[in-house]
Amino acid sequence: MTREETSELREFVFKITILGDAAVGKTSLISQFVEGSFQEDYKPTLGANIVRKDVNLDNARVRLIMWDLAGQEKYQVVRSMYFQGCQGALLVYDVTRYNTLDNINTKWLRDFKKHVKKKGAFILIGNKSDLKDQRVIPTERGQELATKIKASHFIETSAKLGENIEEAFSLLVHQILSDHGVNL
Ligand code: G3D
Ligand code: MG
Repeated sequence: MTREETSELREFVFKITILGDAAVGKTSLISQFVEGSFQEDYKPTLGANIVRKDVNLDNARVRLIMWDLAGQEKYQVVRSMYFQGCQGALLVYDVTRYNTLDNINTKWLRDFKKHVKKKGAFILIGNKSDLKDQRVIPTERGQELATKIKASHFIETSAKLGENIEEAFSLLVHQILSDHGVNL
């Protein structure tokens, strides 16, 4: 058999959520990530933007369905919908505001764990790394929290400059694949 015949393309669909306080940069991160292939579907009743992007790996294609909060108020009411069928989460704080870090463990991760019964992958992101003068949370504090909450990875990003965006999403995708026992 030739290589072409043995290596068929595998396809996956993953739903992920992006969680964190208002204005930490959730929507900006997604916009940067999807860039050219922007596919957005606003669901007013859910208070959510649902954005799709296909990620091409060596011999697999992963369709990512990303749920992004549009306004935090509705979230309390519809959060079980957010997490239904969800395989992973990006937990985002803002390196210029301490309370956004505190809320990761006390609010966002707690909700994720409560609603996602099956093993769900999550990574921790410290966003706005470009705001060097306003930064109050050192990298080590983020790393510490990631270890404490057993996040599979920690990464700092700048949605403004487009730094580490691909890397962040890629870390989550690979973690989900590995959690599902997929070896690519
Ligand atoms: P949210 O979806 O989490 O609520 P947004 O956050 O993506 O709407 O971003 C909130 C504000 O932070 C926006 O500014 C956005 O431009 C800014 N922002 C997001 N990411 C970064 C970043 O990495 N660096 C910097 N410097 N700013 C960022 P405005 O002024 O439009 O409200
Ligand atoms: Mg937003």
